[in-house]
Amino acid sequence: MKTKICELLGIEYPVIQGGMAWVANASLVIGVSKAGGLGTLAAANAPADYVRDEIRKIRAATDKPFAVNIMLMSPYVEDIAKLVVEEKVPIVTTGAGLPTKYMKEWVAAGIKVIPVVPSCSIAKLVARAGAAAVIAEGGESGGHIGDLSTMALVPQVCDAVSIPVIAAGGIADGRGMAASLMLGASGIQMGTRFLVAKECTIHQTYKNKILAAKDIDTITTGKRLGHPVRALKTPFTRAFLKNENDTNKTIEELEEFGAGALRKAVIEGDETAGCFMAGQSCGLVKKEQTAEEIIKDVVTEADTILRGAAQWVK
Ligand code: TUI
Repeated sequence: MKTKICELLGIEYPVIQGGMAWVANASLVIGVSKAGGLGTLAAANAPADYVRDEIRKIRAATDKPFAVNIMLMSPYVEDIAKLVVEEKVPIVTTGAGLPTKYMKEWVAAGIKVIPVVPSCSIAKLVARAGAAAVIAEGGESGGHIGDLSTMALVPQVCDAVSIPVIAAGGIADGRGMAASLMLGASGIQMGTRFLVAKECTIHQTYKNKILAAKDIDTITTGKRLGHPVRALKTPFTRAFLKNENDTNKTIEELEEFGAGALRKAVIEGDETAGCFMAGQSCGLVKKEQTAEEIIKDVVTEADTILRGAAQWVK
């Protein structure tokens, strides 16, 4: 299955792995990129030295294209913005903010910039600034999310810009991929499905919780902080919501309560204090597989569905 995203990025399948904070390290990126998708290293809140080491591990393992995701709320964002130029990273995706102030330099350095956008106006803004494509991410996603659903957002973004659109949010199998292409997207990004990849090094407790999760098992916290986050319903998210609804609690107290919770989930598998970020597609994620098996399964299923689609118009 080839789309214009494959040509643009030099990949075999139009499947991008989400740049999940604390999760998307060199191991996962190598697995996905070697399998013909686009592995994405998460710079998240990490310092530049860590990100540089991970980039070098990826390069030592494969010549395939990969991306670095820059989380624009990171305290190290300026350092990471320079690092991707120094390291000649081929593709940069961005999240959790507007990347426009960095884009001139990145584009001049030959980097293909693919921002995550939660709306048409932001899609148009980054397209004007030289984005190679956009990732239209609906609120079904895990982690930091926008307001719109994938079903509503993707076709509107496709109408708003002339660069390729990658759909994200709620996609975890070939049905989601086929539907995304029908909405006008040229590819998909998945996060939650890759959490259970064999190459994903998160704590086994995190993987088990994803495998056990049902459709209604995620919830959004952090709306009062201005950055809503979707994660599994756990003691942490329940306690966070209680604090959020308590008007006596200040924004600072809430930030303090949430600090380090993702690390506790990913590294320690802490079921009480950990924040297990996950998308609404968690109920579709049923087994651990290699990144290659995940990509092949999703693409083969989408291919079968798309080939059979003529039945609906007879
Ligand atoms: O960035 C993500 N997902 C993330 S980042 C993250 S780390 C984090 N942890 C705790 C709290 C906050 C962040 C975990 N998951 N997805 C991409 C994404 N970008 N979703 C929404 C946006 C976005 C939002 C607003 C992109 C641009 C934008 O611009 C408007 C503005 O006001 O900045």
